[in-house]
Amino acid sequence: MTSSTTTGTPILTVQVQRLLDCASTCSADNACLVFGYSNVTSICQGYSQLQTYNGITLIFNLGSTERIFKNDQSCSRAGFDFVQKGRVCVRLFTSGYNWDDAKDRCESYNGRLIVIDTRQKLEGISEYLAGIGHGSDELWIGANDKVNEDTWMWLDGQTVDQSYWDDVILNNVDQKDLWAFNADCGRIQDSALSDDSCDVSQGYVCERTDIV
Ligand SMILES: [Ca+2]
Ligand SMILES: [Ca+2]
Ligand SMILES: [Ca+2]
Repeated sequence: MTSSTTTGTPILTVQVQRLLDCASTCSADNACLVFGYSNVTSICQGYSQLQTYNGITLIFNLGSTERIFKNDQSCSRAGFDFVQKGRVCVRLFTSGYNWDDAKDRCESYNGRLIVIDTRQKLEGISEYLAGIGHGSDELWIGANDKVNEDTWMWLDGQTVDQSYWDDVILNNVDQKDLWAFNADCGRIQDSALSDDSCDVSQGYVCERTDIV
Protein backbone atom coordinates (compact mmCIF):
# COMPACT_ATOMS: atom_id res chain seq x y z
CA MET A 1 0.00 0.00 0.00
CA THR A 2 1.32 3.40 -0.86
CA SER A 3 1.29 5.89 1.91
CA SER A 4 0.44 9.30 0.61
CA THR A 5 -0.42 12.43 2.44
CA THR A 6 -1.48 15.86 1.40
CA THR A 7 1.37 17.41 3.29
CA GLY A 8 3.27 17.95 0.06
CA THR A 9 6.85 16.96 -0.58
CA PRO A 10 8.81 16.17 2.56
CA ILE A 11 11.68 18.51 3.19
CA LEU A 12 13.40 15.96 5.36
CA THR A 13 13.27 12.18 5.65
CA VAL A 14 15.25 10.34 8.30
CA GLN A 15 14.98 7.14 10.29
CA VAL A 16 14.91 7.73 14.01
CA GLN A 17 14.26 5.57 17.06
CA ARG A 18 11.43 7.46 18.65
CA LEU A 19 8.74 10.00 17.97
CA LEU A 20 10.57 12.46 20.22
CA ASP A 21 13.65 12.22 18.04
CA CYS A 22 11.50 13.08 15.07
CA ALA A 23 10.14 16.10 16.93
CA SER A 24 13.62 17.37 17.73
CA THR A 25 14.77 16.79 14.16
CA CYS A 26 11.88 18.93 12.93
CA SER A 27 12.55 21.48 15.63
CA ALA A 28 16.14 21.87 14.53
CA ASP A 29 15.08 22.70 10.98
CA ASN A 30 13.59 26.17 10.61
CA ALA A 31 11.60 25.21 7.55
CA CYS A 32 9.96 22.25 9.29
CA LEU A 33 6.43 23.18 10.36
CA VAL A 34 4.82 19.74 10.60
CA PHE A 35 6.16 16.24 10.82
CA GLY A 36 4.99 12.70 10.44
CA TYR A 37 6.33 9.63 12.18
CA SER A 38 5.66 5.97 11.66
CA ASN A 39 6.19 3.59 14.60
CA VAL A 40 6.43 0.71 12.18
CA THR A 41 9.02 1.97 9.72
CA SER A 42 10.64 4.48 12.15
CA ILE A 43 10.58 6.94 9.29
CA CYS A 44 10.36 10.57 10.23
CA GLN A 45 9.35 13.10 7.61
CA GLY A 46 9.20 16.87 7.93
CA TYR A 47 7.09 19.19 5.84
CA SER A 48 6.88 22.93 5.28
CA GLN A 49 3.10 22.98 4.96
CA LEU A 50 -0.16 21.14 5.38
CA GLN A 51 -2.82 21.36 2.72
CA THR A 52 -6.21 22.67 3.73
CA TYR A 53 -9.54 22.74 2.02
CA ASN A 54 -12.22 25.09 3.30
CA GLY A 55 -10.29 25.47 6.50
CA ILE A 56 -10.11 21.73 7.13
CA THR A 57 -6.69 20.17 7.28
CA LEU A 58 -6.47 17.15 5.05
CA ILE A 59 -4.42 14.17 6.05
CA PHE A 60 -5.09 11.13 3.89
CA ASN A 61 -4.00 7.52 3.89
CA LEU A 62 -1.79 7.74 6.90
CA GLY A 63 -3.03 4.41 8.14
CA SER A 64 -2.81 3.61 11.79
CA THR A 65 0.94 3.70 12.03
CA GLU A 66 1.84 7.18 10.92
CA ARG A 67 0.82 10.32 12.70
CA ILE A 68 1.22 13.94 11.75
CA PHE A 69 2.13 16.57 14.30
CA LYS A 70 2.34 20.30 14.13
CA ASN A 71 5.42 22.01 15.37
CA ASP A 72 4.39 24.28 18.27
CA GLN A 73 6.37 27.11 16.77
CA SER A 74 4.98 26.62 13.28
CA CYS A 75 3.26 29.95 13.09
CA SER A 76 6.23 32.04 14.16
CA ARG A 77 8.63 29.95 12.11
CA ALA A 78 6.53 30.72 9.07
CA GLY A 79 6.99 34.42 9.82
CA PHE A 80 3.46 34.82 11.15
CA ASP A 81 2.16 35.72 14.61
CA PHE A 82 -0.15 33.55 16.65
CA VAL A 83 -3.11 35.36 18.18
CA GLN A 84 -4.70 33.42 21.01
CA LYS A 85 -8.12 35.06 20.83
CA GLY A 86 -9.79 33.40 17.88
CA ARG A 87 -6.74 31.17 17.46
CA VAL A 88 -5.37 32.76 14.34
CA CYS A 89 -1.97 32.65 12.70
CA VAL A 90 -1.75 36.06 11.10
CA ARG A 91 0.62 38.34 9.27
CA LEU A 92 0.14 41.98 8.37
CA PHE A 93 1.65 43.30 5.16
CA THR A 94 1.80 47.07 5.05
CA SER A 95 3.03 47.49 1.48
CA GLY A 96 0.22 48.39 -0.89
CA TYR A 97 -1.33 45.98 -3.37
CA ASN A 98 -4.66 45.73 -5.12
CA TRP A 99 -7.00 43.08 -3.75
CA ASP A 100 -6.20 40.38 -6.33
CA ASP A 101 -2.46 40.81 -5.94
CA ALA A 102 -2.81 40.82 -2.15
CA LYS A 103 -4.75 37.55 -2.43
CA ASP A 104 -2.00 36.05 -4.62
CA ARG A 105 0.67 37.21 -2.24
CA CYS A 106 -1.01 35.56 0.74
CA GLU A 107 -1.25 32.35 -1.28
CA SER A 108 2.45 32.55 -2.09
CA TYR A 109 3.00 32.31 1.68
CA ASN A 110 0.81 29.20 1.79
CA GLY A 111 -1.94 31.30 3.32
CA ARG A 112 -4.95 33.31 2.29
CA LEU A 113 -6.37 36.77 2.81
CA ILE A 114 -7.83 36.53 6.28
CA VAL A 115 -11.35 35.21 6.79
CA ILE A 116 -12.82 36.89 9.88
CA ASP A 117 -15.89 34.76 10.40
CA THR A 118 -16.45 35.06 14.15
CA ARG A 119 -16.69 37.90 16.64
CA GLN A 120 -13.87 36.33 18.61
CA LYS A 121 -11.58 36.31 15.60
CA LEU A 122 -12.54 39.91 14.85
CA GLU A 123 -11.61 40.93 18.38
CA GLY A 124 -8.36 38.98 18.26
CA ILE A 125 -7.34 40.50 14.94
CA SER A 126 -8.41 44.01 15.91
CA GLU A 127 -6.46 43.87 19.17
CA TYR A 128 -3.47 42.46 17.34
CA LEU A 129 -3.51 45.16 14.65
CA ALA A 130 -4.05 47.90 17.24
CA GLY A 131 -1.23 46.45 19.33
CA ILE A 132 1.25 46.81 16.48
CA GLY A 133 0.01 50.30 15.63
CA HIS A 134 -2.03 49.45 12.54
CA GLY A 135 -5.56 49.25 13.91
CA SER A 136 -6.68 52.26 11.91
CA ASP A 137 -5.10 51.22 8.62
CA GLU A 138 -7.39 50.24 5.76
CA LEU A 139 -6.43 46.64 5.10
CA TRP A 140 -7.67 44.10 2.57
CA ILE A 141 -9.28 40.97 3.95
CA GLY A 142 -10.68 37.88 2.23
CA ALA A 143 -14.20 39.16 1.52
CA ASN A 144 -15.77 40.41 -1.70
CA ASP A 145 -19.06 40.86 -3.53
CA LYS A 146 -17.60 40.44 -7.01
CA VAL A 147 -20.00 37.72 -8.14
CA ASN A 148 -23.28 39.18 -6.93
CA GLU A 149 -23.48 42.80 -5.90
CA ASP A 150 -24.31 43.06 -2.18
CA THR A 151 -23.79 39.36 -1.59
CA TRP A 152 -20.62 39.38 0.45
CA MET A 153 -18.64 36.16 0.46
CA TRP A 154 -15.52 34.98 2.24
CA LEU A 155 -12.78 33.32 0.24
CA ASP A 156 -13.70 29.95 1.77
CA GLY A 157 -17.23 30.18 0.36
CA GLN A 158 -19.06 31.30 3.49
CA THR A 159 -21.45 34.22 3.41
CA VAL A 160 -20.21 37.21 5.38
CA ASP A 161 -22.15 37.58 8.62
CA GLN A 162 -22.43 41.32 9.17
CA SER A 163 -23.86 41.10 12.70
CA TYR A 164 -20.73 41.12 14.85
CA TRP A 165 -18.72 43.95 13.32
CA ASP A 166 -18.34 47.23 15.20
CA ASP A 167 -19.54 48.94 12.03
CA VAL A 168 -20.45 47.85 8.51
CA ILE A 169 -20.15 50.35 5.67
CA LEU A 170 -20.81 48.37 2.52
CA ASN A 171 -22.08 51.11 0.20
CA ASN A 172 -20.45 50.04 -3.09
CA VAL A 173 -18.86 53.49 -3.15
CA ASP A 174 -15.32 53.70 -4.36
CA GLN A 175 -13.46 56.06 -2.08
CA LYS A 176 -11.48 57.66 -4.92
CA ASP A 177 -14.30 57.90 -7.44
CA LEU A 178 -17.48 58.44 -5.49
CA TRP A 179 -19.63 58.01 -8.60
CA ALA A 180 -18.15 54.75 -9.75
CA PHE A 181 -20.36 52.50 -7.61
CA ASN A 182 -18.00 49.66 -8.05
CA ALA A 183 -16.55 48.69 -4.71
CA ASP A 184 -16.42 44.92 -4.51
CA CYS A 185 -13.57 44.16 -2.16
CA GLY A 186 -13.66 44.09 1.63
CA ARG A 187 -11.35 45.61 4.15
CA ILE A 188 -11.02 46.02 7.88
CA GLN A 189 -10.36 49.27 9.69
CA ASP A 190 -10.87 49.76 13.43
CA SER A 191 -13.03 46.60 13.68
CA ALA A 192 -15.31 47.89 10.92
CA LEU A 193 -16.02 46.18 7.64
CA SER A 194 -16.09 48.41 4.57
CA ASP A 195 -15.75 48.15 0.81
CA ASP A 196 -13.64 49.84 -1.80
CA SER A 197 -12.62 49.39 -5.41
CA CYS A 198 -10.56 46.22 -5.76
CA ASP A 199 -7.98 48.27 -7.70
CA VAL A 200 -7.04 50.36 -4.71
CA SER A 201 -3.54 49.70 -3.46
CA GLN A 202 -3.34 49.15 0.30
CA GLY A 203 -1.98 46.85 2.99
CA TYR A 204 -3.50 43.45 3.68
CA VAL A 205 -3.80 40.74 6.29
CA CYS A 206 -2.91 37.11 5.55
CA GLU A 207 -3.55 34.07 7.71
CA ARG A 208 -2.38 30.50 7.68
CA THR A 209 -5.06 28.04 8.61
CA ASP A 210 -2.88 24.95 8.29
CA ILE A 211 -0.48 25.56 11.15
CA VAL A 212 -2.66 27.02 13.89
CA1 LIG B 1 -20.09 45.14 -8.19
CA1 LIG C 1 -17.16 52.02 0.31
CA1 LIG D 1 -19.99 45.94 -4.37
